[in-house]
Amino acid sequence: MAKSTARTIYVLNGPNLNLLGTREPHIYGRSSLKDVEKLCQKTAVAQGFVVEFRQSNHEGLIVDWIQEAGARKAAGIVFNPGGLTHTSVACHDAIKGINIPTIECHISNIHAREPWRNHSYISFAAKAVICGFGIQGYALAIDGLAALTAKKSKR
Ligand code: CA2
Repeated sequence: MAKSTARTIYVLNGPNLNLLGTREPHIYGRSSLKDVEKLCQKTAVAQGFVVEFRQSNHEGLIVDWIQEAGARKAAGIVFNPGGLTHTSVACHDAIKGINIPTIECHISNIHAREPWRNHSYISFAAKAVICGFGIQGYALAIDGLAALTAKKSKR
């Protein structure tokens, strides 16, 4: 049996997000993925959570991590799927296959960009979507998950 991690939030990042801060600063800002990780850790600790922060360029590995978060009964997932947002039925199905909330998070406003970025396979399965707040969106997503969890435990 997978070990329960009720106070853990998985923060999963998809393809090319390891390059954050190296190019296209007008779209993604100047912070690195390490900076995003530090922000997530700080925000989660303030809410009494711990963060499992990961990035991969490989779709199948991300599907494995979504299933892992579900099996370990994590508090939720903050997911920036990168380019997989616009292509991945597999990530959509993985999120549908677990019983914990997933918050889709984008640094840029995908609705104000190229038309093919306006569509997300992930949004159909996500509990909520945040985009356009820069890396601060990750902190907003963690605070949102904390609020959702608090509401649930009061019921
Ligand atoms: O705005 C976001 O967070 C995105 O998920 C980022 C993805 C993009 O494909 C989505 O449409 C929106 C791209 C991640 C790649 O990021 C880079 C950052 C700097 C340099 C190169 C790639």
